[in-house]
This record gives sequence, C-alpha cells and structure tokens, in this order.
Amino acid sequence: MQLSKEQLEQFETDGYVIIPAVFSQAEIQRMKDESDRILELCINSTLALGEHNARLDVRNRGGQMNVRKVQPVNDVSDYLEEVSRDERLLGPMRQLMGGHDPILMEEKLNYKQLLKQPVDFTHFYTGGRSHEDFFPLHHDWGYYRREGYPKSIISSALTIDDSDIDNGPMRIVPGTHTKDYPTVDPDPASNNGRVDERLFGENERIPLLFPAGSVMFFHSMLLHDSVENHSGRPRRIMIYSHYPSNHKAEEDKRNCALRDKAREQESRYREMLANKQFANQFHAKGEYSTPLEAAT
Ligand SMILES: O=C(O)CCC(=O)C(=O)O
Repeated sequence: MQLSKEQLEQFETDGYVIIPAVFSQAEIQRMKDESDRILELCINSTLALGEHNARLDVRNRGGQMNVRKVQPVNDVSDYLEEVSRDERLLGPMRQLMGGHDPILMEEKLNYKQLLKQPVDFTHFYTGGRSHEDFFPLHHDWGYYRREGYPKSIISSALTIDDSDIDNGPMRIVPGTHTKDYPTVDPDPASNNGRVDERLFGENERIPLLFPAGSVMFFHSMLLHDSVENHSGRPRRIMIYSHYPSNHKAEEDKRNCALRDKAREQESRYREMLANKQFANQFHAKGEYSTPLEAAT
C-alpha cells in the first residue's frame, strides 16, 4: 500500500492521514478475538494474584471496572505482533519517513471498555489517577522524549471497533504538529505531553469517526485527546508507534520493565491455573455483542 501525493501532502499539512478499509472483516474479527483473550489474561491474572497485572490500566467508574488500555501487548499476541510488521502499515510510514525503515518503539491497545461483570479489584489497584477513560489534550512526543526518541515518530491508530460520536472517539487538532506547544509540566523527566486545555476549544477538536479496519497515521507532535465512552460498547484502537531507522535506540526501552513484570506475573498465574489453585472468573465473551458477532 502506498500513499498518494495528496495523502502525503495532507500528512505534511494536517499532521495525520486516515486510510479506510485497510484491514478486512476477517482480520478485524481476529483482532477482536485477540483483544478479548488479552483482557481475560490481564483480568484473571490480576484476580488470581491479588496484584494488578502491570499491563492493565483500569479505572473505577462508580463501582464498575473501566478498562482504559493494555500496554504492551505484542509479547502476548503473535497476531498483533504480526500486524505491527504488516506492509500496509510499514509501506506508508516508510514514505512518510523519507525512505527510512520504521522500527517499532511501542504498542498499546486502548479498550475504553466498561466491564459488565462484577469484577472488583480496586482495593489493591493503585494505578489509576482519574476514574475515567478520557485522554486529556496532549502530544505523544511529550513522553517519548523521556527516553530520547525523536519527534519523527509516527503512530498508526488501527480501529478494531467502529469509532463513533458516542463511544469516546479520538479527537485531533489539525496542523498542530508544526509547533512545539509548551507542556503543562515543564520537567521533561516527568512530562506526559499534556498541554493547556484552554489552547483549543471543543469545536477545534475534530472527532475521528472511522469504521473498524481503518488506519490513521499521525505525527508525534499532533495534539489529540479523547472524551469518555458512555456508550456501553468498547472502543478498541490498537496504536503502534514507530521511529525511523536513522535514529539509533535501545530495543524496547520504554516498555521492557512493564513487559518483564507482566510476564513474571503471568507465569505465576499460569502456575496457579495448572495447580488448580485458581479457576478463571472473568470471561470476555458475552460482555457485549458487536454487529459482526451478532451477524454470525
Ligand atoms: O485512545 C484514545 O482515545 C486516545 C489515545 C491517546 O491519546 C494515547 O494513547 O496517547
């Protein structure tokens, strides 16, 4: 897959470009199945061990568990790892990176999914700062720069569910990648990329309403956010971030600590399953039904 001259120009001007229908219905279904399986792993291992799985970012919305994201994921999903190397992502990024090969820097699966089953582990969960699943206005380079990554990072946001106005879509402010907006926290060591919310009004933040299987390529300096998902449906987006091969970096620098911790937890959890010290309590199937599942 190659981007046209117009699409390359749009990325240059707006800081993003959206390509619909990159992945087929069968591929999307496989991603949904993988998302469910990963969620089961994270939640059941959390319940088994009584300590939250290091990959899991979960919030408590009025007593209901709200899964915001799981990061990293490639080491627990061969398929999602394969997608991070798919030429439909790498080809356009190579064009946008002036011919340099894209190297994976990190990957995350943003679920924005409220769980229907009564799962409660907030008594030992300490990770969430807010009770909600929104993302404040920020640029990603604000946190990539902590490990010395370059601004030339490009992320691909791949929609696993349709993103609509009700399920907390990502929103972007076109053209903001051309300026280095000051972050609220001036210390680069702790910076999370947040900028002053007053910089842009609600009508300047464009919601990305794109169907499952679409990909948005976006610049690391592009300001974006997303609002809460109150639809009762998940809004899963897989986000891969790549840097150009002319930048040299240590492999998996941003996520290796989380990955190692989660893998060690998951191995203890599997041992508990094998020794019948724990039986899985959370089952992702039946949590909701998607148009695809309803049709089969
Ligand atoms: O998933 C979303 O809605 C926003 C994601 C985002 O801004 C991020 O992960 O940096």
